[in-house]
Amino acid sequence: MSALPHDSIPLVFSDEVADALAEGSPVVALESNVITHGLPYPDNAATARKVEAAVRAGGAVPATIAVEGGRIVVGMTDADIDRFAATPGIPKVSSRDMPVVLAQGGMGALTVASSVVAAELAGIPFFSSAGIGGVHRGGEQTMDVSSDLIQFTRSKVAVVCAGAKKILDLGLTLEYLETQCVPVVSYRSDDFPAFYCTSSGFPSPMRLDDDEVIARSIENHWALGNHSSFLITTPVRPADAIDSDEVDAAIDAAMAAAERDGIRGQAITKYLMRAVDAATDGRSAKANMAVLASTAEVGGRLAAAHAEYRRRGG
Ligand code: PSU
Ligand code: MN
Repeated sequence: MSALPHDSIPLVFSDEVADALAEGSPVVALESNVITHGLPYPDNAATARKVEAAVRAGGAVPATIAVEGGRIVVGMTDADIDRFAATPGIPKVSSRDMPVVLAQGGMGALTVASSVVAAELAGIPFFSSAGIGGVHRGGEQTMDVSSDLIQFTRSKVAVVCAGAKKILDLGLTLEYLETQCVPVVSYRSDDFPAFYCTSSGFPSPMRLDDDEVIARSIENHWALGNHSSFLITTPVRPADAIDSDEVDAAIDAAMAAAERDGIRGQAITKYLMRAVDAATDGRSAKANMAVLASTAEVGGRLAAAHAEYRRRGG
């Protein structure tokens, strides 16, 4: 482990990640909130390891990121992952929570938003997760829009995902990204995917099939002066996917239950995901684990193509 100061925020890198970054080798940043809040114990620890293995299978080094002891940990060890997976009550830390949790020195699990903040500070241009946050259903009334989307307008990171979580309003999520000039490219697919469902029913704004063209597009986005993210989607494998109609019925029921139980704000994502898991006899959780890994493998592959593109000097 080595501690590298970034202004006054210490970043602690695993040796493997530090070496990869120093050599210009591909690294993919991964979130830790999916470990503490996305999946139940002990599937969460096993999945985090599978996701890391998938990044390696794609050809890159994984860097799972969390905060602890007032520092940003870039490249959690297996022991770190086990500890985070097994410790109840670790706070979900999005971008705005980061300064306070770092100041207090406790453990914090990073969402997509705070992970891309950390990735950029760490000099990691790629991040992968299955389902990004987005505009919640009814968001035009509640104004519940995930900080993930706002952070994409501020952090220079390529984000590989399987679209946005099915529990969201995916049409409004796409509108928001378009308005905010965040590119959304679907890799070898015509559709914008919906997390553990193959398609959201919305066509993708752009399709690209070639890894090098994706690498060049990302660099072009930044060369054009955009200090923002570049989204690349890859759908769940058909064998792992869940039927869209079945899951929609479960989501409708879960949303009604959430309203009745007065669940809103930060807690709604976890509540809805768990309710849908229960309604599908755990099949949605299984699909969630599968899509996290398959997305991470594509992330590793595209990060490798991007690192190679940079190495050649464009
Ligand atoms: N994807 C999952 N499970 C999750 C999340 C994403 O499969 O739990 C988390 C991510 O950490 C994402 C967060 O950043 O949900 C978004 O939460 P909110 O809608 O409260 O911003
Ligand atoms: Mn929210």
